[in-house]
Amino acid sequence: MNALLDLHPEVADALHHGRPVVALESTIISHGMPWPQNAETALRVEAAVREHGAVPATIAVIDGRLKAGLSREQIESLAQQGLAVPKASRRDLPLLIARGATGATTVAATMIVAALAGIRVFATGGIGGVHRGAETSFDISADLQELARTSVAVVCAGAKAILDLPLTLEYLETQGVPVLGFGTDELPAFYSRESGLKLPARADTPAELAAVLHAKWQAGLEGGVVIANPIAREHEIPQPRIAGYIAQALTEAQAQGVAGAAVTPFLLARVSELTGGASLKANIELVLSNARLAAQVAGALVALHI
Ligand code: PSU
Ligand code: MN
Repeated sequence: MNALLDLHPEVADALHHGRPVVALESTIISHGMPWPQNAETALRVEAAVREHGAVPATIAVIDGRLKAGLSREQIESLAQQGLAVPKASRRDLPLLIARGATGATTVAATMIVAALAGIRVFATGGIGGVHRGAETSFDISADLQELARTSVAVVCAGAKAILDLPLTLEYLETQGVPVLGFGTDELPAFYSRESGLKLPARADTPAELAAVLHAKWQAGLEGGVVIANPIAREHEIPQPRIAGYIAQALTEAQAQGVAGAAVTPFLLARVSELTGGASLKANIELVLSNARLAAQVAGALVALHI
């Protein structure tokens, strides 16, 4: 095992006995939702994973250690500190480790720690992607590059329409990352079930999804897979209702010169304010749904290895 890694005893036990484990990220806790809904959601997501037969491993960097599995106190502390905890992607890990610092892991950094721990399935809300205007800003999330190289499946509700979704799909195609629609032929757009963008592949059961993961890694094709799970119809915010708020948030970000790692948290928080909390409620529901599906996929994947 990697000397920088600390496995929570329950996670270590599950991995040792070949039982299903689901990784969860911590940027969504510190930067993706406000206190106290962030703490409450993180704990509900862990419970949802358990209810569906897997062990949750929330991932973060704490005092320079890579943690797979956090205590309730650690989750609450990250949630309460919010934006004071630095957002940690691949490029940030060396500094945090060297300085013994704490960081909230993005999808990219969570995939890295999950892979080190031997965890193959990860649930989150939405992945980062190619930002609108990337042809001049070069703002493309490190999540996409990580999906190209690190062998972890990410269950998400697609990507938010704050991004350029067609370019995000093009980038994933170039990088050889399968994007599987769960019960859908379209890329879900986070708050909305539909984006109008057709996906190359769909699967309708957790077992079908697990079979594709197993086949990919067995064939020596390293890298991740995106499992795109649309938000339930009763919780979605249809595209026309959210589009104006997204446009406004993007205009404000540009006017205020928001750049780099600050862009995604700024847009998420602004859209949430503009929708008067409706988007937060949708966000919570879709993360819970992704956690349930990820637990089932992790279970099906474990069954294939026997
Ligand atoms: N998308 C969401 N909610 C989030 C994020 C993305 O709907 O909280 C977070 C994830 O942690 C993701 C990160 O990895 O933002 C991407 O940031 P950037 O665009 O700076 O790579
Ligand atoms: Mn970025």
